[in-house]
Amino acid sequence: MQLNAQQLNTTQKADTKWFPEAKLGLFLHYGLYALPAGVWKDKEYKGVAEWIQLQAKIPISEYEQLATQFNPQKFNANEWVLFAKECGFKYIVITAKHHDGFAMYKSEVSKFNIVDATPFKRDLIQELADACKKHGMKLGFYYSQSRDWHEADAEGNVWDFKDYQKNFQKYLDEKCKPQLQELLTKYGDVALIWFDGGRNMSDAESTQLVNWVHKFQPNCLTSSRIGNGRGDYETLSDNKLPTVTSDLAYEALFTHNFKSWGYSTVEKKLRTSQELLEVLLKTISKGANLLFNIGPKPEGVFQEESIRDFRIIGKWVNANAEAIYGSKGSPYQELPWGYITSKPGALYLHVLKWPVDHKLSIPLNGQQDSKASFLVSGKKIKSKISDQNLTLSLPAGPPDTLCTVIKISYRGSISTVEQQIIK
Ligand code: FHN
Repeated sequence: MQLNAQQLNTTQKADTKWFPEAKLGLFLHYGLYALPAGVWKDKEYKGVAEWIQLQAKIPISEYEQLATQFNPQKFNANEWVLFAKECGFKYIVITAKHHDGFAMYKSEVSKFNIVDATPFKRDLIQELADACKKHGMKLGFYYSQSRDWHEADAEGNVWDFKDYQKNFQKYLDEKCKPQLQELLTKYGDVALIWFDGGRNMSDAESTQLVNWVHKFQPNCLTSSRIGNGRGDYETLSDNKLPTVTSDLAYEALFTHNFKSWGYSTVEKKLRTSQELLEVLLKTISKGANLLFNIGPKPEGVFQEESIRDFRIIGKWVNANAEAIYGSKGSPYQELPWGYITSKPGALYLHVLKWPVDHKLSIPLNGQQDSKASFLVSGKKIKSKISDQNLTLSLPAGPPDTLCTVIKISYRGSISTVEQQIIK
């Protein structure tokens, strides 16, 4: 069905207000690729384990056999959602259909789905949507809208369909849009569609899909990876930190290991909890959201290390929630001791390196009534204004060895010397 020219060009923007309030999301890359987990016929494939079908050029007939082994009996949607809440995540984004074309929900469009093609026979997305509704967690769906290695008319599978003349609009009309309609009409409110792969799409195709999403759920956000500068919010490149401070709705996304989004037995090196915290601070101090990824194991549980490390982060996030949720970026440039987030009339100093002289200064010239305290304890911190700087006298050691947050409350607005380097 072709939308008319008027419809194509009238992409109304969804309301992004909840997005910066939510700040932290849990990305889940889950699918058949969790079974091989980066290994195919005893050969290890480095990098993104969810790409195993392309890396090993696995014919569809062979890859489909994975579905007969996929049976995540340990999957428990409530456990997943409660874990996400405990770790401070406010939205979950799960792969509803990745590049392999396999639907993690009961799709009437394609039998290549978790209910019709596996011994599991349960609608995992339905169970997750029910648990998210029960526990007040926003839920979004990752959808690979152009790459689909199971379909001749989609991008990417050149090993099964060598000389085939693709008809991409046919794929959009017969699989992509009908599946998006299923996801947007069967599972309640959808916070966002995390499109992934708009690089080779025309502006008309990107606009067509954004309008299609908003036709069913006007406030469902669409990610910028729909292509052509469309979408309701910006997603950065994989594992890339934001470089500019912005108030716009945008997010950075990071894996727990360094390379793979899907569960991998090859990419074993994981970011430590300290490294994860630094990623979080470097991201939110630029005003961006952070989407942290876990690739669940084939039996339907998270790796123990992910549970351990994200619980450490979550404990700190929950203790310092005021400095995180709904915050904006820092008005200053790079800092030697840590990062800053802000709210009207408040700065939150996330101190990673405790100053050896127990003094910490920030430019806060001409502000009245500025006062400093430790965010968690509320304990006041001795401070004085001189040479247009606020200088804090700190105790010998940090109250929180992971990262101590100091709240500076002030009246008025921070002067235009915002770009100055802080001593
Ligand atoms: O090809 C995908 C990849 O498998 C993964 O889903 C990431 C997540 O951002 N997106 C694409 C690569 O950028």
